[in-house]
Amino acid sequence: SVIGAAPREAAPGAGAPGSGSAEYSSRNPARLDDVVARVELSGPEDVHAAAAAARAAQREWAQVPAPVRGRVVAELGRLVEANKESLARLVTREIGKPYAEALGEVQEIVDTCDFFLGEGRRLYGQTVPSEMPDKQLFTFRVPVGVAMVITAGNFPVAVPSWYLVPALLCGNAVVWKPAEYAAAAARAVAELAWRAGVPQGVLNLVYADGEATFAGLESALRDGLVDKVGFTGSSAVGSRVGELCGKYTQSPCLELGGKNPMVVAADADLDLAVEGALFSGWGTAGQRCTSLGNLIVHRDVHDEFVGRLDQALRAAVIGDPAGDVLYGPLLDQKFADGFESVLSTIADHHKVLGSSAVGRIGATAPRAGFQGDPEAGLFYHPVLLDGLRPDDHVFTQETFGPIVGVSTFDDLDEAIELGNAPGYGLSAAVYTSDPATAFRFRQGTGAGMVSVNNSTSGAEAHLPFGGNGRSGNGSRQSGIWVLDQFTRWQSLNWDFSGKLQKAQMDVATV
Ligand code: UN1
Repeated sequence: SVIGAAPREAAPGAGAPGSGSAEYSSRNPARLDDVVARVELSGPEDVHAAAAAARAAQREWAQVPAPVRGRVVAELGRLVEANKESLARLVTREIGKPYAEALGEVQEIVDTCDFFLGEGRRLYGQTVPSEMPDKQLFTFRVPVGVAMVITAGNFPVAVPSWYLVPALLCGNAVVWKPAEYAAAAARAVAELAWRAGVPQGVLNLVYADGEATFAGLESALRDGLVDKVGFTGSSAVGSRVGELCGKYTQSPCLELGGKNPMVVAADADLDLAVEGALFSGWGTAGQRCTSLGNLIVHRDVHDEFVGRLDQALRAAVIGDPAGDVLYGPLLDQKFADGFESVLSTIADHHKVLGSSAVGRIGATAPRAGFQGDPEAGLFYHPVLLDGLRPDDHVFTQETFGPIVGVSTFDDLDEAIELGNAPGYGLSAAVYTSDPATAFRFRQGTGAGMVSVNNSTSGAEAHLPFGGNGRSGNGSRQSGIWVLDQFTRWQSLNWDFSGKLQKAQMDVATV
């Protein structure tokens, strides 16, 4: 049943001068002449109005029993599952993610809803003993209130669901500002949530550019309309979000970039490591926060490993994401421009492998086995750089494109240090047949998520997801751990002794 209705979406013409009220077209990056959605961008006052609408609706939603909210979440999962193929096709069309990966991404919402259905019947608090007789202490999880959720478009449906589903389940209202270049996918998810029974005002969708979002968020924070900000995106923007929230004494949930290392030890299964590197380095065109960033390979197997990876890359099929390809186009023109500037940092001391050319396919040399029309979209040759130095851009910065560099090591401590050097700390992987090497790597890495004999990307949806350092502020999404983002602990101190018992002063003795 449709309980929810009318989102605060794209109030036409309501923007402030110089910001907002512009129209935005989200385009298929594999066929740029295909406009997927046209939306009106909101101004700061629309963002503020959405937060006010959320504030007005939240109290009633929090009074709906958590198991009932759990059933709404379950209904969302059921609706997503029933629309899985069409949602995946939309993701593929709007952001160019290969269809098989898009199906996996949609499955991630279903998994998230499955998990939180049960949490609706838990959301446990505690009973705690008192230091005095006839007195009992308790803890309760209470909703934070209004959450502003700002998400990137590389996972346009799964990653937002990591915020929306637990936030709603915990009794919060949400203002969701998705990436404009994934506007249609966001709209589709929001529609399903409203259809599932999320009431009007409890989930609000706004499209806005970065500056309008910041201005609207700041005014909403100033007026006490937002209690939690969830942000997935670049480390640079994340640090700005953190600064703004800090000004209003709030701690956001930040899920930022990564420079995720993969260490290939001398005793690694090299075929497995090549497959893992290919999937996480170039799969999704390198556009996951968990994408492989630095390959760190033991000197003894370096030549063999790099040779096999080079061959695998040259044989990889790139092209139309509706087909069976390793990767499709970059997400959007802005990301293509960013990747071009990464490519401009390739230096003379680098050995360039992986392709016969560097740059946009079609504009440069053609790519053997390319599927589809390379001229029509934002397709790039894969790049493997050998001979990286610790101060190279490709070593120190997230590249968000199909490029990975190789460094060499002699002992494990050096490999761990190289992996941690860029200062991110999201995901890290080691390929080895020695459990002691795996364990020492886990202890030494600064990453929040570690894989042994598996790639850096592809985390399951019910483990804590998040990073340290430049990758975030230590907050974790997914599983039970995200409950600490969307609830706050309230204690209850209940005295039934009939007299004033003073803590620390009237403590019972034996
Ligand atoms: C992201 O790129 O922001 O672990 C998230 C993974 C996916 C999620 C990536 N499950 O690769």
